[in-house]
Amino acid sequence: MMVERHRILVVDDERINRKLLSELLEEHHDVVIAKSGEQALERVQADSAVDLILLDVVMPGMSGHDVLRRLKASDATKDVPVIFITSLNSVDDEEIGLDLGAADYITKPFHPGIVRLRVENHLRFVRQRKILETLAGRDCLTEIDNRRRFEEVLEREWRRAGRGSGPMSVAIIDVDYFKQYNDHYGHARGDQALKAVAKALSGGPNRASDFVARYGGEEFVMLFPGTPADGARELAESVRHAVASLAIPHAHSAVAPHLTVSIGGATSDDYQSPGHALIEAADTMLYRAKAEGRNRVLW
Ligand code: GH3
Ligand code: MG
Ligand code: MG
Ligand code: MG
Repeated sequence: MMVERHRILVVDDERINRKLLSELLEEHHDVVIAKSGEQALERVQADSAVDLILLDVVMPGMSGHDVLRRLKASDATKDVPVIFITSLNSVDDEEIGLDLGAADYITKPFHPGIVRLRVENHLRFVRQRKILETLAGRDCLTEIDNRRRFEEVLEREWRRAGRGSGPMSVAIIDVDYFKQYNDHYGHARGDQALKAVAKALSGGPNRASDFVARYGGEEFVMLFPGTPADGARELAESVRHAVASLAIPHAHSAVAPHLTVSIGGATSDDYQSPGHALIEAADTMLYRAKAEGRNRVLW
């Protein structure tokens, strides 16, 4: 059976425990070692790919309890499952550990087979959570990111950006006369057209740092972090050309014989204001692009 490899952080101040646990797990997983609570926190902060932590409680310096409290206090690490593996074997100790948010509690001396099985159980939850996270952020028709993921990315980028990172730009892309397209060619062909547009937007002229999502219906959104208006506007123009180049026939468009898009954009470096104000500004420009005749970019 193919087992997906995961990254497991083993934290214990005693060498023999680190050795036993690594040997137990490294056949199927990548094991990372920390000799203290402090080192454990450094490791997870440096390595966002850690899937599960086996954590000793009694250690000189920072205790396992302290480590878990710190992990739970940070958005980046609060969901990483932690299994305490400890010589503190009273039910009260176990209750304290679970109450802190540990996923599981194993007492020393541990039984290797039990450790392995409990680890695999929790890794199954890790895989399920990853699948759910992916699905929750994906649009099922076009298979690009959806509005929910966009809102997350916008908020994150907006929070990260600040003095010196330059302005951020956003573009809203709306298919022209798409109701007429559906009415004439049918909803199924409409779906195909939306897929093609999504592909042109996400695989086209944009750079790695840019982000594309389906915003809803026949509307898409692109985020250009650290990009001033001129550059973003140029990118939006190439997006508009990329869609026109698909040459999807549209006999009932008043603007061209093929499918076109209108794009409204906005740029800001006022990171004190809310991120969605930028979206509203872009939406206003989109409205104007429609009013001025469609098949154009307005910033
Ligand atoms: P405008 O040029 O002003 O943007 O006109 P429009 O017809 O594109 O705009 P309107 O908002 O009137 O119509 C949008 C259409 O997009 C109507 C709706 O049925 C269609 N649509 C939205 N989502 C989907 C979808 O998932 N599949 C298909 N086939 N059509 C969709
Ligand atoms: Mg110890
Ligand atoms: Mg629309
Ligand atoms: Mg439209």
